[in-house]
Parts: sequence; C-alpha cells; structure tokens
Amino acid sequence: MALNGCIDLRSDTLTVPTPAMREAMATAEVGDDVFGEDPTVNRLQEMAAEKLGHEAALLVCSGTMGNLTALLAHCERGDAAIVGDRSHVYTHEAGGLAVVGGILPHVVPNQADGSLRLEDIEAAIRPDNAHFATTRVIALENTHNRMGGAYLTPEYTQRVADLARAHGLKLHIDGARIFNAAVAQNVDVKALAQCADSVTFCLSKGLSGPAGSVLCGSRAFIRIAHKRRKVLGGAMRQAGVIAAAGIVALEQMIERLREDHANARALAERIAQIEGLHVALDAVKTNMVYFDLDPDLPFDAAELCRRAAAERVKMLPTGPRRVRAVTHCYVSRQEIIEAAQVIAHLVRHGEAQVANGKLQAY
Ligand code: TLP
Repeated sequence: MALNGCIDLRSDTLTVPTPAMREAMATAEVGDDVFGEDPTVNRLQEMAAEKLGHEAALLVCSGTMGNLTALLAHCERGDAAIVGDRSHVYTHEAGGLAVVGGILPHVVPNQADGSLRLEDIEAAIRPDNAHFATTRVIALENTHNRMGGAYLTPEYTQRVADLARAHGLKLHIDGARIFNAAVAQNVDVKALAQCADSVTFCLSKGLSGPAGSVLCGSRAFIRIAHKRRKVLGGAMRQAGVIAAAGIVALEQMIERLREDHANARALAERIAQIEGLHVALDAVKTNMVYFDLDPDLPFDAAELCRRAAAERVKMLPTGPRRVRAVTHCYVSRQEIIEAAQVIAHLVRHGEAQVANGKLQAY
C-alpha cells in the first residue's frame, strides 16, 4: 500500500495510477484531441458531463488550469470574481486569474464550513457604475481544502446559484474533490454540481488518476472554454492515455472514498488523544485532518514533519504550528494506526530530544 516505502499523508495528489488504470492507459484508443478525434477523451468528457448533470465537459491538464479556464471563459479583463479568502483559486494558484485574466479577485471571508455567507457575497456585488469592476462570477470550493476538507451542501449551493442568477452572475465551483463531498453526504454529485454554471473536478487527487481535471458546463460555455484552454497551452493531442485512466477513476474510485474518510476520522481520533496536539474532530468531514501544535511544544510544525518523514510518515506543515494529513487509497487503516503511533512518539519524546540536541528547536 505504501508509496515509495512511506506512509505519505502530504496530499491525495501523491496517489499513482492503479494497475487497472495502467492497463487502460496502455491499451487506450487515441487520436488528436485538438481535432476532437480522441475517442477516449471524448468518452471521458461525455461520462463526466453526464455524471455532473451538465451538457458538456472538457479535459484540462490540472485543477489549476480548470479553474483558470473557467474564469477566463466567464470574465473579460477588468471583471471581478467573488472568491473566498482561503480558497485555492485565490491563495494557491499563483494569482493566475489576475496574472493571465486581468480578473480582480473580490475576496470575502470563508466560514469554518467552507461556505461564503450570502450577505457577504451580496455586499461584494458591485452595482453598474463606471467606478467599479463588473462583478461577473462567484467561485465556491467543494470540498474546501483550507477549511479542513469541509463540504458544502446541495441546499447551500443552490442558494448561492439562485443569488448568482438573481444578479446576472455566473457560479463556478472548484470541485477538485467534489466526489468526496458527494460521498460524505450520501448524495448524487449532480445535487452539488448541476446548479452551477461551471464545475471542475480532479482526476488526480483521491480518484488516483495520474493527471488531469475535467471542466463541466453548458455546450456554449465549453465552446468558449475550449478556446481559453488553447490560449493556456492546454490542448494535449493524444490525451486519451490520460483520459483512459480518468474513465477507470470515475468507474472504480468514487465509492471507495468512504474508506479514506473513515481513515481520516480514525487518524483524527488518535491525534486528539495526543497531549500537545489539537484537532477539531467535528471539522473532519472528508479525507483531511488538520491539527495544531500546542504553543508549549518546543518544536514547530515543519520540524515535526521533518522528524515524522525520517520515520517514513510524511505530512505537510501548512502553518507555523499547523499540520495537514490527507488520506487516500495508498494508506491503509493499519498504516493510519502506525502513523498515529509515530506522531504520538515524536510529540511525547520531542522535548527530551530537544534537550539532547537531537531535535532542532524552533
Ligand atoms: N491542491 C493541492 C495543493 O495545491 C495545495 C493539495 O495538495 O491539496 N482546487 C483545490 C481545492 C485543490 O486542493 C487543488 C490542489 C487544486 C484546485 C489545484 O489542482 P492541481 O494541483 O491539479 O492544479
């Protein structure tokens, strides 16, 4: 199960294609996708659109490219996009919407559950006035990475869609992990995706594909997105080798996400018992566990992660005293138990190790 001999909890992006995916990739029928002639890409796009309840879909290189392609298709230069202050599109995509699109991010606070308050969204919508950038699109994220993998509900999403429509705006959903959101709530993914004007989801995270994301929307929207993808250099020719793995991902890897969610909970429960670490158990909703180091611990998150990596347990420091652990199909329950034991050992013995000069104090 382990990846490179490690229990790698840094991200679900670390997952590698499964044997069934590799087989499908090796035997995929391919063609030139720029001519629309890759049958495997076409099949994946049709499957994705059908699954999410949209008319059409477009394979893109990454989640980042999916979000940017969507925003470029919704906005002109100088338009504004309402985004969460902790959203991936705002904090972790190198400012692409501004750099490439000339799009102004209008930032509103993300709530603990990943949502944006409807009042905050409404207050951010600019009236038609020569002084203002024209508000064009609202972007949600489901599940919400920085808000601990929290999911948005169908009801909330519909309310934002209604608000967008009432103001003549578009709704985009960064659904990098939207299947995690659907499985966690036992709802059809359509209930989370259909009411938006555009939705991206990633094949290369919990679904274990090697690369690629899919952008879904209306036929008219996808026609524009196709052109924007070309501008970004994202037309990939014989992309069927990637799409073939994507098809297996959609067929085989969605339902099993439940296992990752149960493992995240099991890990969180164990971490909650370690003195010196804090985890909000209620906030663990899908495959992510964020935990904080007590201010009294004599080392910081980066040092804890360095030490854990030396014990073959990899995690990501996401703040000076905050750590993220993400579960996926290459981490078994037994490995979760082992990882928790390693973390507990390092935290309990960290103080002594600092005193002995074995551990670097922060
Ligand atoms: N997230 C990555 C890192 O970039 C932080 C991760 O390890 O979680 N939307 C969301 C919500 C994401 O979490 C990510 C990737 C993306 C978009 C971008 O996807 P890629 O990496 O395919 O461009």
